[in-house]
Amino acid sequence: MIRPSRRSLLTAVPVTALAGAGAAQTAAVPTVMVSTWDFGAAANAAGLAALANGGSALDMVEAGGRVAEADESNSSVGLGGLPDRDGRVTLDACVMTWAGDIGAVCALEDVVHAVSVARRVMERTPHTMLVGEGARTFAVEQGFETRNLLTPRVEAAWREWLTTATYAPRANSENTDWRAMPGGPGNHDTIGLLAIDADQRMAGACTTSGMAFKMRGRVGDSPVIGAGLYVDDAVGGATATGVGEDVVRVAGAHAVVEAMRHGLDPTAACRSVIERLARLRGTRVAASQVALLALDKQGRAGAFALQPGFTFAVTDASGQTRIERAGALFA
Ligand code: SD4
Repeated sequence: MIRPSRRSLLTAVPVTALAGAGAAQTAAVPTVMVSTWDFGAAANAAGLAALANGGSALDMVEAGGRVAEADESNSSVGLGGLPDRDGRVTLDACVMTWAGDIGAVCALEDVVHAVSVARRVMERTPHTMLVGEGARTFAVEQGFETRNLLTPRVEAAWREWLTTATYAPRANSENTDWRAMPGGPGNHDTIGLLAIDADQRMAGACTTSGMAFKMRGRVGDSPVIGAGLYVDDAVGGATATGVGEDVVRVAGAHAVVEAMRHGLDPTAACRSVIERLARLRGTRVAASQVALLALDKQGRAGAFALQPGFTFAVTDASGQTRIERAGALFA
């Protein structure tokens, strides 16, 4: 296994660059952090800063998730996330560590940093998942501030949606929807993050406001350990984005980790699960987007999606960050 030294990690100077197309397979310098979509670059920068401050892999993915959650222009995570069809912003998030510790919240309202509440569930309760009002009450008890997450921009988008009230998730809306949104720019997606710290421990996080205009009470894959996120410190980790209903059907993230356990590299492992989903669902996923992203313990990153257009941020041990474009089944 290639092991980045603590020194190389701590002296890293993040540089963001755009990389060309093709499924990513990290070369000489091992990857220390990956996250979904273009804005993963900003999340990874926060993760690397946490690492430089002596943080763990859990600190890295939490820091990255919080960047996305606090970004009001990002309409699918945290503050400013698109609401359900009743106009309520409800957040789902989870974390998982190298030790198999897990925490999750579903349908959390009024609290920006769902990823941190998920971590608190893991650290301060005898449980692994809290939902709805119980999750909110717990967050308030833990000192998290409450505020209205429905910003004027997404409220306007919701009111516009009400004029048709058609629920039709669109592939890769994460990277494009903002152009059509009142007040754009800056829509991205659910963020899934995986990181390896200086002690070679891996952790992951996933945080989202879920599918825009979902039914009230709907929960997708993102807070479900094994679907939206899975980490096995002996093998690697995986995370998912896209139509959560389809990710759950194949226990997406866990399936990717098991494929890596059986010898596939991260890209091939993601591809095998996407192919399994396509075999299972046939034409029913022909227009859906599901994307899987993985990082193994050798520091190799890879991804694969149903549809072209999925991008992810890869940060290596030297601090270099690049945006990669995943291969796709229906390319
Ligand atoms: C969900 N997987 O709630 C999330 C949403 C998402 O691209 O990732 N959208 O189903």
